[in-house]
Amino acid sequence: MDRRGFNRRVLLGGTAVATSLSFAPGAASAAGPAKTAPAGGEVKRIKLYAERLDGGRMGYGLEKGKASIPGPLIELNEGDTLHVEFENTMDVPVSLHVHGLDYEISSDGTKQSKSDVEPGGTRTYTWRTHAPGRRKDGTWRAGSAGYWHYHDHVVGTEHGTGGIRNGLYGPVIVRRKGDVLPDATHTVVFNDMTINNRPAHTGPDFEATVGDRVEFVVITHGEFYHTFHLHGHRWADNRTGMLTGPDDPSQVIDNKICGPADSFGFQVIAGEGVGAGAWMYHCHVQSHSDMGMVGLFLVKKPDGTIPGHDPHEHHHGADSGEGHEHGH
Ligand SMILES: [Cu+2]
Repeated sequence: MDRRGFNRRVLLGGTAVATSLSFAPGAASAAGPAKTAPAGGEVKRIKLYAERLDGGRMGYGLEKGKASIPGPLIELNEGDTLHVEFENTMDVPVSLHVHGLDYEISSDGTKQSKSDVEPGGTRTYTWRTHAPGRRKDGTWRAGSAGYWHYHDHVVGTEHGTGGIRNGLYGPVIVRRKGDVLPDATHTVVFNDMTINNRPAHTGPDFEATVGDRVEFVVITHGEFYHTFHLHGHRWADNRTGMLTGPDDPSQVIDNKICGPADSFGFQVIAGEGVGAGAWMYHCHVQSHSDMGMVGLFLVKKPDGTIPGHDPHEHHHGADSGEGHEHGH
């Protein structure tokens, strides 16, 4: 984890329920039962800033001067409430609009509902989450758990088309009690023809060591649909990306379509059954991969080496800046 990774870390998920404190990060999958998410019900509070970045880009950040694209990972457990004290440091109105969570119209983050924020202004957005349960009418109500995301809904147009295009978006994960916790989480946002608003053919690359439990969050924004493909690893096409047991009927896949504002996530054990390597991930729309919507999942041996991979030969270096390391 580099310094940027450290700065961007926000452990909103709370403390993991570990059966033993002796498990080192990365060792859980091999050395003992996986750590799981606790029950929610906490009231949490963060500050979030909208800022201009170089090259016309814009980002969200947890501290002034620390905005990033994508914005910080926000993790909650079902039952949690999050108050986001939001400050607009930019010279145009901006907002914060979330998918998947419970919010009143005053936290909608749109001009139409007068819940945007003027330049220099602040506003508290409140997001709530709930566990699944039976309604009084006997039907089943889904819980909030899932791989979601937030974005601006104001810059450029009343749909935030300019804000999203310039980088005002980020991931949200809501976990259910008992969900398996990863060692690290990486976010891939297909935004028009970029990944995370980076120049074509520049990743981002994500580093792991064989055996690490690595979580990916995939989000699409913009004008096109994309298909996320990861080499050498597979996941289940369900809420968590993991099979719940031998009879789980979910399809196991290694490629998934993701249209604008869709999101999904999953966990893999890095290099499981295949070993270390510089494993590609990319959009599998052929013209999109050819135009540079590609990065590397750099799975290292325990000694730090990657067979067949010369980092100096590659056209872009590893960048774990988009990563979120979980120090359970
Ligand atoms: Cu694509």
